[in-house]
Amino acid sequence: MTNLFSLEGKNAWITGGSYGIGFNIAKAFVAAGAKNIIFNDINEAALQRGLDNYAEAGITNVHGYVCDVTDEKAVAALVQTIHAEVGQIDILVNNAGIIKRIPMHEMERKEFQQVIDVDLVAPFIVSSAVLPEMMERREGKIINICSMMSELGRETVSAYAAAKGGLKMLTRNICSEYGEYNIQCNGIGPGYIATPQTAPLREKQPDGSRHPFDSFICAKTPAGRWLDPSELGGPAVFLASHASDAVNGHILYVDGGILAYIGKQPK
Ligand code: NAP
Ligand code: GCO
Repeated sequence: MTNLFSLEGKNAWITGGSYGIGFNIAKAFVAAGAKNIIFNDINEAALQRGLDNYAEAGITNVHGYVCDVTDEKAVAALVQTIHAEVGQIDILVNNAGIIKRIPMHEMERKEFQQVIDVDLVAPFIVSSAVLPEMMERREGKIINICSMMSELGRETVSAYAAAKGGLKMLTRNICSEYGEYNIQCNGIGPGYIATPQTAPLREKQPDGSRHPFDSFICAKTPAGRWLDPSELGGPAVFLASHASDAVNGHILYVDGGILAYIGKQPK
């Protein structure tokens, strides 16, 4: 029986995959047999940091490029470069993302727009650039990295929640529009993951005590802990592989049970 979860021979592009969730998804793809990993970052210094991370992990089948995912011309040019230097794009993971934690009434329009541009418009731009080849081949996998904020709101993350809620529906619409080409587009909704993006929420207080948000999230997660980015690798391999060919338009929440749990009663 062929290994339904194998990524043998597949090329995967993980946007913003220098570190954090994207980097860990890349590692899982390599472990599943991926032929090439492609990633991009916004400048040479960040790209080099990513290349160093892959080298330290012993991953050599990796191709890194400078590209701002919000720049449609740069994305179109990168797709051509990838075709010339690496080959076809079998799997796309729209991972690149930012967050700005600002009370909505204090947020400037340009700050709101910046988050929307990276977290929602960019997945549209990159997916639109990759879909034609997937349509031609009548095969492709697109995975959009959504969020708890695709379902829930909280203070100070209005732009991020709007973007990630939109990304959930963009995922469903790509499924609807391109499923007939044997293209599966699904989302992963990570819970609270220990990466640089959430580091401010875990910082020790001046008196050495835990950040209140750290305690809050542990009370909202049945396992009572932050998740590790490596824990997203298995779900990503599933959605990138033939094991999920009949799964489309689904948001797979990898949240340790947060969405199912009212929260631990304070002692
Ligand atoms: P992260 O540590 O902040 O990494 C984000 C990556 O995206 C970085 O490599 C960043 O590059 C890159 N990036 C940002 N803007 C870009 C742009 N315009 N063009 C190209 N690359 C860009 O984030 P993370 O925690 O790994 O999160 C990755 C994804 O998961 C994001 O979409 C995030 O919203 C989502 N997510 C995270 C969590 C969590 O708890 N951490 C939970 C749910 C969802 P630079 O470093 O050069 O800026
Ligand atoms: C926040 C966090 C979250 C996580 C993630 C949760 O400020 O609440 O950054 O947004 O990044 O999206 O799924």
